[in-house]
Amino acid sequence: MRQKTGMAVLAVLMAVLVAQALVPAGASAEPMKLTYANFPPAPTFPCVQMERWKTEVEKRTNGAVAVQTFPGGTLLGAKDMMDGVIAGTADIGCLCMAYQPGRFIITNATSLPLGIPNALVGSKVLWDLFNKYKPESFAKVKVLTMFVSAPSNIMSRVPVRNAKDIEGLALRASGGAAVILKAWGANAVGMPMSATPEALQKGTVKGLFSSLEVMKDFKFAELCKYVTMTDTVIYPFAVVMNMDKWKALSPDVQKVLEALGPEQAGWTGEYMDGHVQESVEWSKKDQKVEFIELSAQEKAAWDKKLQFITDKWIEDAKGKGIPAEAIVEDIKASMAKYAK
Ligand code: 3IO
Repeated sequence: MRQKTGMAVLAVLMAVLVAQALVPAGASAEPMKLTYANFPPAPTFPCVQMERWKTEVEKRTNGAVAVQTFPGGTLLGAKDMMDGVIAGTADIGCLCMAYQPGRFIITNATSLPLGIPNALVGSKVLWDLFNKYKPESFAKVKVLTMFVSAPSNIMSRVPVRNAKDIEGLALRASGGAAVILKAWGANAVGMPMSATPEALQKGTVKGLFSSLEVMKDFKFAELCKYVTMTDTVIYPFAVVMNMDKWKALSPDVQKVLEALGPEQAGWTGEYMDGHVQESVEWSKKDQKVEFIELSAQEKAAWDKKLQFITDKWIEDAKGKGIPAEAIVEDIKASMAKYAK
């Protein structure tokens, strides 16, 4: 009898041990909770990629990580993203590098007028550039992924058909895109995308210069009935994580997040390119937006006005000790590689 009880206890003990061994690593403990801040509204592409990342991370870590997302600047605003993540206000943040052009000099070289053809190629180019140079500007955070918007076009309340139409026109853009608008003679007004709906509504600006999915996602097509096709320049983005939070993750979880980095860049690029197409169709059919193509002669003249920009950037960056020529060559080479 006594021996039977002893056997039973042993059997229960064994069963508990076996059950514990079968539970996937991490799932036995409470999930590690991570907050993720983003600046634009939930339906826009930086937030769509954020939700996709959350879903994949929670799935691939078997629930060891739980991500709480904060779209629309509810946790950190557009320009506070980097410092807010460094300070730990949010564990993770999505930032547009164009909003602080002097801070992210190397990665912002992707927004020189070098002809990145779409968001997929651009996102891969940016990811490679970051990994090759590991810029000092990101030393205090763990970079989880990077991606870019699709090439920018002019969306406006008045038609822009030639160089005269754009002269002095108040158009919203940031960073490298603003430099390009100025070179064309526009009055480039700098502000994050999240501030643009109000500026357009109030008439502070007559349009904007960005990727065309915003026509649908922000309903800009209701106000901007003209698009001038330039397909010129992308906006680079980074998703960064607080370094202490990163170090507190298990090696298994870190491995999952690192594997997701380049994959997320590609996913976002592809999503962006596809969504631009949808937005263009919707703008034409539902919103009767006129899409303006510059004549070949006009286009050549516009392109010519941008020629000084890369040379000047190289000059300035070299002055700061940055290997600027090599960076531009790297971007061109990796563009050629991925455009195939
Ligand atoms: C962008 C930023 C936030 C939401 C949607 C967006 N589509 C393109 C951008 C690029 C950008 O940051 C900008 O300011 O044009």
